[in-house]
Amino acid sequence: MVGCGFVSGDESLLNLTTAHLNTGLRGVPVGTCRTSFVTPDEGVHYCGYPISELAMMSPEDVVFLLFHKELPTLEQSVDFREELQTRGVIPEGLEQVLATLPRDGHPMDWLSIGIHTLGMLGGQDDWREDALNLIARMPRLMGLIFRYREGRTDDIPSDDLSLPLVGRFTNTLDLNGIDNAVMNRVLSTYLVLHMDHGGGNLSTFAGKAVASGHATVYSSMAGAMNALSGPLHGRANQSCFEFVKRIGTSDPAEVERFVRGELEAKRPVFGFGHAVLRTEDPRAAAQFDLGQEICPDDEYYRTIKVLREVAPMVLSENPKIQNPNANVDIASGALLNFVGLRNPEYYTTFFGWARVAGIGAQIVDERTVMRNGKGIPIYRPKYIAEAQTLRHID
Ligand code: HAX
Repeated sequence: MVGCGFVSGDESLLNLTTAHLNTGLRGVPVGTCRTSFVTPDEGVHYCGYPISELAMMSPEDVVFLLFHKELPTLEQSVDFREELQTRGVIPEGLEQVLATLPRDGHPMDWLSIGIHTLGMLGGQDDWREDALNLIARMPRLMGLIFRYREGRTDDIPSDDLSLPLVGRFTNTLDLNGIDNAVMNRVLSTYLVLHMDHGGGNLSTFAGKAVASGHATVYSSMAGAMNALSGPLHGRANQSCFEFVKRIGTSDPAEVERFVRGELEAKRPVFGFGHAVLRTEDPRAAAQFDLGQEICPDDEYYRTIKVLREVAPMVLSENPKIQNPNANVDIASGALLNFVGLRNPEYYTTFFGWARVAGIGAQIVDERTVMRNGKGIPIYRPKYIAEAQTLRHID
């Protein structure tokens, strides 16, 4: 059999073969994206800017870019920070809900429920208002998730709305013996690098699909976070740092032996490879540069530095692997761990926090801008019943 076509009386199916189906919509063009795109050589671009040019900007300015499609002037930047402050007030009742959640539940499940709760308590049923309010409320929600999940519920500092987004998180977290300035720097870079990644990645697509039925931004975003929580998607960054920890050495010969062993055992070499990029991800390079500055002697940083050299060399031996170079997940765990965020179970929540900006902006675009403001209709791809007459083409 070379392929099979479908006979259904529907002309649009005439050239369809089974090879087109059950592929997870891979590569099927379905729409346009106004916030970002990914190229094989420069990776993700936000509103036309390659990520390498944005990596060191503040999260606030990059959120502005995603929503306004241009970088802010100094005055706009100041105004936007004030706007986020006024939007950041958490409605009464969130902490009571967090207090009831199972402490051993995964932090991504807490995040999803937290976002839903914010919607129930303070949703406005307005795409843009809700998207921006949620962005402004995320730092406190994130901090409270850590505090309640870990049972550190006494003496939680009040939310200091005058602080930048990341500062509000570290202020709520209030960890002893931690250099908050360094943590803020790592988290700011992390947020900027992870905010958006085109229109078709699973969590963004899922969030926009839910929104297309006119569910609220909060419900749509909770759905997006559920999609992100899967180990094949956002949770890869948790797996990646667990992988780095397992290596346990920065001796190049030992690291090479480890990488070869993983491949022989048919396990992925985490932190390497990409579906679109064909060079090292600039988001990996930006985090390596930051690590070189803040923690060059950290044991895990030294391991990933060696891995960055060794793994591409070993992976290149397999011609099937289209990109043997480092991806975004290689370095983030080592940096988060260095600044005091030691439990990899939380790492995907930072990814989710960042993505709330990109997904929120894309939902606003799809609901209020596309088709001259009419919005995209409810998502409805076509599925064909297996029983529908299958015709083999030889
Ligand atoms: N380790 C082991 N095998 C790898 C590999 C790696 N790092 N990268 C690719 N391969 C394998 C693939 O599994 C695939 O094998 P099969 O033909 O047996 O299915 C083959 O090489 C060809 O893969 P590809 O076309 O080069 O890449 P894909 O688009 O199929 O996969 C992945 C891209 C990121 C999933 C892949 O490189 C991988 O599994 N990497 C390790 C896990 C990881 O780091 N995940 C985080 C991804 C971060 C990201 O994408 N962020 O946006």
